[in-house]
Amino acid sequence: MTEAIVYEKIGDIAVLAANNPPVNALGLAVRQGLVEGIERAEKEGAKAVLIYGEGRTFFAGADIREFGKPPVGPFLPDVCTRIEASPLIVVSALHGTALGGGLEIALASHYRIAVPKARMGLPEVLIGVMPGAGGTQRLPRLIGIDKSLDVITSGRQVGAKEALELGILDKIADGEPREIGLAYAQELIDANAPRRPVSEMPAPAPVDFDALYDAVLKKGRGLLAPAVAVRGIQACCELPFAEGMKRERELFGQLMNTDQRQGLIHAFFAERAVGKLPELEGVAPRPLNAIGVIGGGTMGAGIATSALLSGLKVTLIEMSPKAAEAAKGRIAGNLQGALKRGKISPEKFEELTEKALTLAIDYEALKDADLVIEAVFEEMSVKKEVFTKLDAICKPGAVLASNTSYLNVNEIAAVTSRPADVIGLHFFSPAHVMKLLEIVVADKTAPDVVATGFALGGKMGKVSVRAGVCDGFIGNRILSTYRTCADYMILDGASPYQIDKALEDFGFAMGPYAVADLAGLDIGWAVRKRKRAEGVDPRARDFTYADKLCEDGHFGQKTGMGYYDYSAGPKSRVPNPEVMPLIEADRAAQGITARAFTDEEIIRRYMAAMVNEAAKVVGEGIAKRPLDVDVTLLYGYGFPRYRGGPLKWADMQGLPALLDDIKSWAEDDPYFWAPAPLLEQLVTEGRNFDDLNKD
Ligand code: 3H9
Repeated sequence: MTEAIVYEKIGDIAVLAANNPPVNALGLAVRQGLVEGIERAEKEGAKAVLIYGEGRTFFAGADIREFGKPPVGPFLPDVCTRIEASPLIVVSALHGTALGGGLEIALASHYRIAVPKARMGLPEVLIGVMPGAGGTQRLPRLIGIDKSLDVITSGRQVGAKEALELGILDKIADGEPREIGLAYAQELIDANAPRRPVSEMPAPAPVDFDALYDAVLKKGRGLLAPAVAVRGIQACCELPFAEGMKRERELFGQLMNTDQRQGLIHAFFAERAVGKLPELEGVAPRPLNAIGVIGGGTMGAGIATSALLSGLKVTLIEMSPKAAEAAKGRIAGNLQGALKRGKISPEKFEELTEKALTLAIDYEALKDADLVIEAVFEEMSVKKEVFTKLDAICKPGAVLASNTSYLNVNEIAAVTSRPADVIGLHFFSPAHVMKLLEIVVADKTAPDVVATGFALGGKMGKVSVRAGVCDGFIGNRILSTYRTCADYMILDGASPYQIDKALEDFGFAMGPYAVADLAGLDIGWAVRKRKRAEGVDPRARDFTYADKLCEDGHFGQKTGMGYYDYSAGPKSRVPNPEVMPLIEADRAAQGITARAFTDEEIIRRYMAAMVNEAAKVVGEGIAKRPLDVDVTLLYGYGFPRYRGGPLKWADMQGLPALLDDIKSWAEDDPYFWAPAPLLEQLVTEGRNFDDLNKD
């Protein structure tokens, strides 16, 4: 008997307690332990078997770390079959999160009970696979096609109450899983309850699965797994159980071999690894109860909203009582959204807006704040003025943070007498919705200030990524480069509309020009003006159409016109007829003859520009690891999750071919396409980006 499953016999009940922290993943030792436990229970004359998990959860699924390695038996589907085939009554008692293979173990049991707070689901599609241990064969037999289609293709977690209503659970009871499970098993023994294998229940009648497959594929915007899972449900309805299990296994195997599965699992582990940094080991964050926010525009109000929702007291500084009132309105509006979605109660809304939030126009109000974030106008002189004032007023040890998205945090820190307390906290707009937080560590930032940044991100439910100081940090620096690549393709003959379409087909939530319209074209215009003032390298190609568009007053969605015409609403996206003539004028002025681009070339160039800049960002230490870049692009820039992030994508494409492309384009434009030294080094050494994640 392995220790991952602890066996015990209590009266007529054999108890199999899973003990594989942290989440009781169904690794080899657990699978072996379950089979051995069932066999021993049968040998020892038990009448029932109880399966439950020690620690925080019932099984949270197959052990994802085993994916991609040669599988070793007993395999999970066989474990489930063995459990269900037992002549004893098998009961699963659920708590925590019974997910994937975990729920499949429960479905193979004859009865299911859970604590009220338990959650369950089949989230396999979210990591690029599908239920592979009978989930698509048993769930439809238990709850029908429509409901299982929803649960399986969304991958969502279902609370115990809903699970009882759906028919996944037989019972909910308060208490420890072991106690409620033992009581239920005894009750079943006393009632002489029969075994109740789900596989012997009739399957639902088939429906038009081709139509369902198409609909699910379309909804997934390129994501394969949910659509393939539909074929599993189809097999449940059209084949005998054992045949259905075989078909499910085949489909599972097909998905296991896809790049999408690799990309999604990379994303899963990468988002958990971003906060694990050697420099933070053993470093305690500073106290964090009350924060200050300077500036109550869209960004400041979003940050304040997020802080309030995470339980912090917030003092927001504005320039005038009128501006403060407007900021309060914005925050209340954001919180109304949370109220409508049922995230907070009306009482909580009242408490957050009236008690936890203070508005002020005098910086004195910040003297007790543990951390202050400025979200004022993006200009160095303005930032310096703010930090000089903060330095004079804030208490010793207070963290002074800038929400700058491009500016040099070292220069900002230098105006204070305490640069060790200064850090960049780059939120993304709208800050109460977007999950990404770039934590920008300046030369003199103290480790416990970095830890405090991560602690703030954690409280707010953000995915926080450490970045170093450079123009644009990780995300905006890479964005500038791939946007420039797109702009050059436009000069050479592509249109913004073809580029947007190609990239949306690739899987981006929005193409770069639709994104620019949403963010406001004035932002990019201001950056271009600043860079020109600082001095642009004469080798860089230049263009004017984007500036002309702004000079004509077209700032995107907020003015109703940008690359697209939004007069029929924000989603209408009709090309603005003024754009192409501006582009053509630019081409004519530069003597460029437009050429045709295929969608494939657009993607190849755009992605190569992104990867090349990302490799520079990693090579220079701005991002500590390739996975930090991947998570930044996934959470802040709409990068398709199923492609894992730009550097995981690059690994899967093969770095040598990518470098060859870059070198061939560098023949025409050596300045823009200068290969990243790190990319060249990896190709020479026959390594890839993921190898650096493991170093
Ligand atoms: C499946 O079941 C396939 C079957 O149908 C068929 C097979 C044939 N494996 O997220 P946390 C680690 S597919 C290995 O920070 P939380 C995680 O990396 C699977 N490791 O905690 C982390 O490690 P570390 C279907 C796993 O409380 C630690 O556990 N199941 C697994 O915020 C704590 O995790 C899923 O997709 C795993 N399955 O959230 C469930 N799960 O401490 C995926 C977690 O070293 N997991 N770890 O960083 C989750 O959704 C969340 O982790 C969970 C806990 C909700 C369970």
